[in-house]
Amino acid sequence: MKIISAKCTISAVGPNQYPDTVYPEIVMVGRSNVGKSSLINSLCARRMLARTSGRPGKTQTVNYFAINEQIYLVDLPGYGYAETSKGKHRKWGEFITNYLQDRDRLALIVHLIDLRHEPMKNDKNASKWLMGLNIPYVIVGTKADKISRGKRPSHIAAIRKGLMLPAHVPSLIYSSETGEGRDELWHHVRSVLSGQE
Ligand SMILES: Nc1nc2c(ncn2[C@@H]2O[C@H](COP(=O)(O)OP(=O)(O)O)[C@@H](O)[C@H]2O)c(=O)[nH]1
Ligand SMILES: [Mg+2]
Repeated sequence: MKIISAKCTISAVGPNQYPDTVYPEIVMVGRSNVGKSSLINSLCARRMLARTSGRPGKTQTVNYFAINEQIYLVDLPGYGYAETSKGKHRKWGEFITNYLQDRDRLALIVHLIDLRHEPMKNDKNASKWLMGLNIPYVIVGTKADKISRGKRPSHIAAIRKGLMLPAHVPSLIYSSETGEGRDELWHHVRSVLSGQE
């Protein structure tokens, strides 16, 4: 996909700030620190469009990145940040689940899982719940540069098995460091948007 323009349109802290502009939304979901913001930057081939952080739990808003004035890439708050207080954690959970349940223009849910590790309990719970939404859903194994090429297939297989993914759910790998997987993910986004999947 040729990026003509990419800009952070809005950082919303609540529903009254969600944009009215009806672009199909590609939403990034995953644990804090899994690489959601980096993925958005990499997809846009821009540095520091979405703020990334070495410290987990930073993104507490819904951030919209308008691509070519056609679609939104949406950076959602991460789940499962261990240092988050229980109360706050619950609130974030509700915030995310309400968003994914109620938003009427979700075109694709991109669920990010660190390719290095087997899915954790909250990844499994999230995956099960997300699949139940009946919105196109894709798994992206992140930080692929940290796994040697030869070992990647077994890591993605372990993720698929851990999440009990049905065969029709696609999975891709990605490295925001090297840009590997970028073309494949854009290709997938395009095919979903054009109704081919
Ligand atoms: N090696 C490597 N590091 C990554 C990659 N993606 C993200 N990171 C690092 O992981 C940390 C968390 O990334 P971030 O995008 O902020 O995660 P988020 O909390 O899910 O938005 C940062 O230190 C990133 O530099 C990747 O593909 N490869
Ligand atoms: Mg982030």
